[in-house]
Amino acid sequence: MNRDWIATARTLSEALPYLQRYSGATVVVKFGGNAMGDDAAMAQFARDMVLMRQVGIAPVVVHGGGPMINAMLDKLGIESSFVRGKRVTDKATVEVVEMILSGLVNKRIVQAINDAGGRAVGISGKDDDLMVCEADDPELGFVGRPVEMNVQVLRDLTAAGIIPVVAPVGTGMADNETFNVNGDTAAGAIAGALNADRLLLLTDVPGIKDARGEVIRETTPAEIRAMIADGTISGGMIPKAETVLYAIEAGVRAVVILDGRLPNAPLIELFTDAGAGTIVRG
Ligand code: X2W
Repeated sequence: MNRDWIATARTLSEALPYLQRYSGATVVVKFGGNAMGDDAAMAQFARDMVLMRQVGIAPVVVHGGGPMINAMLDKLGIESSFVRGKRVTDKATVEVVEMILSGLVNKRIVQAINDAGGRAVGISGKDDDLMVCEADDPELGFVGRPVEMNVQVLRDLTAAGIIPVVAPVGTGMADNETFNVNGDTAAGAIAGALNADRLLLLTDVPGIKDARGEVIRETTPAEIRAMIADGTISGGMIPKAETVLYAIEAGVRAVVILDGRLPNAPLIELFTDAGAGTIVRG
């Protein structure tokens, strides 16, 4: 017998306790623009989502697309800047954000999941008033802070065996408002409102690093607060760390920050003893 097959069978067998533990679980997966690679990597991500669904997990995908928004703004000659990790969003910018996120990026992921044999339906925070927002900060323009979550549409879709794919675009309290929501913020708000078992933040770094630059395997909300205060957590990791704190506070059982460019990263995290990235438990 070829040794590879024996190893494959053993891997499947070792996954049994994890398959049992996660059966029926809701797992929100934030798929960041920096974690989306080429078509082959997108197809692999899609297969992982379909596999999760196949073994009785309800995955809910919330995506980003910052680099894709940058590329289109560049083409259109619209200047863009970020304040504390969030894009300053004027009227022209919010139109491009909605087109790229709800159109291009959302449908690319939906298509990949359907091509892998799953049933994906793409929506944004506007559909069924999923994510109602207020302006986050006057300095940022049309950047939204979710203030009211209506996640019944996600429950209805997952109950029907569908994998929802959500673009982080919100609706407002007044008529005809559109808000650009940071992808991590949207994923945290959705995971919290769903009381998800796990929130996976797929990004382009291997996790939260300690003062010596080593990836921390497991930490707590209290330690994260201390690492933000002493500067160990800085830059682009701050919005992610804040999302972790928010999600745990809102009742998500565990949040994991991991490198989405690693092949099968979600499966390593969910189904092996090794795990991947940094896990934070409430
Ligand atoms: C983000 C939305 C996309 C996003 C933006 O305009 O880039 C804000 O910054 P990633 O790929 O997850 O970074 N919105 C308010 O979050 O994409």
